[in-house]
Amino acid sequence: MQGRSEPVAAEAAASADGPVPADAPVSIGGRRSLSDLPKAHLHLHFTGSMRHGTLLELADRHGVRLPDVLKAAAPPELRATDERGWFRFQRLYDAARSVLRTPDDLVRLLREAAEDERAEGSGWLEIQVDPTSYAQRLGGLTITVELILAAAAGAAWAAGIGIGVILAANRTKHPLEARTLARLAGQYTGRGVVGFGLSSDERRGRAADFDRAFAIAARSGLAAMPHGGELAGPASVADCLDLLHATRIGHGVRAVEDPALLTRLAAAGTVLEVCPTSNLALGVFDKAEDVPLPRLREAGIPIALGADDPLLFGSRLVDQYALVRSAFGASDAELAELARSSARGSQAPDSVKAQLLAGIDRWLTGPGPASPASTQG
Ligand code: ES4
Ligand code: ZN
Repeated sequence: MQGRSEPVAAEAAASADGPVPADAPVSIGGRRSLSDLPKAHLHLHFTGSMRHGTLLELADRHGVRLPDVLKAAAPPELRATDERGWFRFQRLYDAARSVLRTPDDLVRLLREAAEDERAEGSGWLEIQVDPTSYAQRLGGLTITVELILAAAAGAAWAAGIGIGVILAANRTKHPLEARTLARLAGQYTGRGVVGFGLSSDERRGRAADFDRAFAIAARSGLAAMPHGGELAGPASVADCLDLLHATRIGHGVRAVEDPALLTRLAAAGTVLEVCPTSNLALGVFDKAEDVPLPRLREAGIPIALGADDPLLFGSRLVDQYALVRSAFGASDAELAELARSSARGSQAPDSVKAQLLAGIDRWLTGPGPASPASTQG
């Protein structure tokens, strides 16, 4: 089993387990450092971004008893296509979330998330959170959102990256709750909140029930970026487009089952936030080679790779790029194109996008990996 991938050693950790070590010479494509590739990270959940060491420390501090599998150094075995598997994932996620109790905990989580992103080459991060789960302990929804936004701004400044917050409703809760959140989110458009999301079990909460929440968010100028086409099939992706007017979709990988939908996504330029390790951990696909990334790319759909929940899935953003390199033999030019899609698909200010795109070009046109001759002197 793969060990948890600690931030700075992310690439090395990926290479220790992947079929083709990320730093080994490969016959197809190059092997520039993937941590040096400038990227935007568009699919990362708040609790799911927590460092494992922080989880243990906060559990200890607050007297929270964690399930044994969360205490272990290795990430848990999941597999969630059946309801029991998802329930297991959800239970562990909720247990991890329960260690985040004070304003300082949120500040720490965001500071570390920003540092970890910086270390693996992300210049821009969009972090996704359902603040209702913390609101009770922190004194209400508005104060919780304000806390998160202030902490995100501080963390971004300290790490030297940009951070946008996506407020995401939980699709297994009442749609009225989503509307309340959408109204609140809209008050922070342009002040830290960059989008409105919808997370949790697609097989339970139907997109149709959340159309009014998304309409409220849209009226306030927020982009729609719901999860879809992960645990449910292509109809769920179509619902995200038709009913929620999504410009980006979390996962969306099962769109591959419907060729007409692929054409539609490509024509609309809808970005799919593809999270390969998450798909493997949750049993959406059996092996890395089954993640339909090449088919989605060939259809002309912009892809932004994401890590989803590194805490539970054991790997971070740079590991997703390493996986695409090892599973599909992606060249450095192809990996650069994925990074470009992440920048273009982000809600980053134009100046940040331009900076990322220029950095990606430099990465690709630069000297490239050292040849054996030059490393030997
Ligand atoms: C999800 Cl929180 C989370 N993690 C992974 N996959 C998801 N799908 C919906 N919510
Ligand atoms: Zn997700």
